Amino acid sequence: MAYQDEITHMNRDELEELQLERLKQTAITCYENIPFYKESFDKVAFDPYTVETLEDIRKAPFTTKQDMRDSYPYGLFAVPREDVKEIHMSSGTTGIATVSGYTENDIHAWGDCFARGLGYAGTGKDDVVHVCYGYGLFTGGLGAHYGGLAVGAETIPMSAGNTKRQIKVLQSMGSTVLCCTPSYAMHIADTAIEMGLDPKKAFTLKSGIHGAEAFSDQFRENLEDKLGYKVFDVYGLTEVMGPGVAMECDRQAGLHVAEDHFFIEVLDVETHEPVPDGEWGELVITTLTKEASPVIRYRTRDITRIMPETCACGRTHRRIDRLHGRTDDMMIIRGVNVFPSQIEDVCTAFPEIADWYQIELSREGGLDIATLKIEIKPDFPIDEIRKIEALQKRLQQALKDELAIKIGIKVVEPHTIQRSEGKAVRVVDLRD
Ligand code: DLL
Repeated sequence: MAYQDEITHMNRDELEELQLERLKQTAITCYENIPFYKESFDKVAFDPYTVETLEDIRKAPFTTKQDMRDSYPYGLFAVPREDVKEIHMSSGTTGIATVSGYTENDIHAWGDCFARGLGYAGTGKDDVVHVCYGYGLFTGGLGAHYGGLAVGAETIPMSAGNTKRQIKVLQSMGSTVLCCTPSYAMHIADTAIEMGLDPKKAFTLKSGIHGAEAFSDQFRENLEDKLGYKVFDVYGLTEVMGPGVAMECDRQAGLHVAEDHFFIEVLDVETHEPVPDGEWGELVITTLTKEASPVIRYRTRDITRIMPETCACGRTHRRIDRLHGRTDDMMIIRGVNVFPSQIEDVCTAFPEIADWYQIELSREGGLDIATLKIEIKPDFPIDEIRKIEALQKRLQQALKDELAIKIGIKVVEPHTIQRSEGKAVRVVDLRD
């Protein structure tokens, strides 16, 4: 039995009944305890006492990141401060951070959600969970940590950074599960190789629980090849909890949403109307159990789709597809919409190219110019300019075939693209 199997296999009618009961409660709690929600519900005449079906929540207004910023720090809390036991914040690259609060129950629910995903990966009491997501205000470290504790595994709070030490501890503690961003997992693997180790032999890893950033199927395959383990995608965001909102099972075919804790909608990016299952749109999340900072219809800006079929693993919680990226990650290059992950898909399929890349956007004469910086693998025998030029041409053609735009290719010296300990910086925008 994996962790909370009985919940992840719940009969769908019962699950939806539970969702409805929790949804009604959440809407009322928000209305009664958070002035922001009282005002915003009243503005559109949404009466939380009349919610009768799950669809009724569509009458409620959205909550945006800006609403959260405007309410910084405690404006969206539904409980008195003495009931708040933990705080996390998003990094807030564009200014004020968003805050998420947790009561004791919220922390347990969070651990449960992450632990389910660890269970999907076969993790149990005999495992050693090595957590090198950052600890601190970022939700990655502690979210994975609470999950590790909930499944009863030995949990190592490494946090991110000091890669050589990570490698030593992975070896000496016999870690079996690696929790970090996919780009940091790649950096650990590459560093181990540079140290003369074969990560497949040096480590005893069975699985990696990787998320917090988009990564292509090819990147995943390259990681699995290097580390000799299986990669499971994990999705989450600070505003609604942190990692564990949705996690992948061993079918590697989409992420099961913890539907007893979250109600999801996928909406057309422009009309904000729901799209049919199977179609891509923006993920909107309503929390169903969060006590300290519940959220109604949070616009995640993440693009995904609800996978229409039931998963072959037998779990009844619906799956969302792996994320392409965020609406705000999408680059418009000469009128064509491009996600960094589409570029990653193409370049990581070239065996000569290292798994590090960066896209630089600039503007020349009013036109957008995209340049893809890549490194060649240090052990790949390309020492002639002629061969490098041929590689550049092949890559440029492959990108053109895939994306219908011309992207400049710049081969840079090994190790010049910044390695990440957390989320990788894939796009550098030098336009005004
Ligand atoms: O990244 C929480 C997290 C930590 C998730 C560890 C998974 C593992 P934030 O820093 O608030 O929280 O960033 C949330 O990251 O809206 C997505 O755009 C992106 N993201 C998270 N997970 C994935 C994923 C954490 N599996 C934002 N694939 C989200 C693609 C992801 N993007």
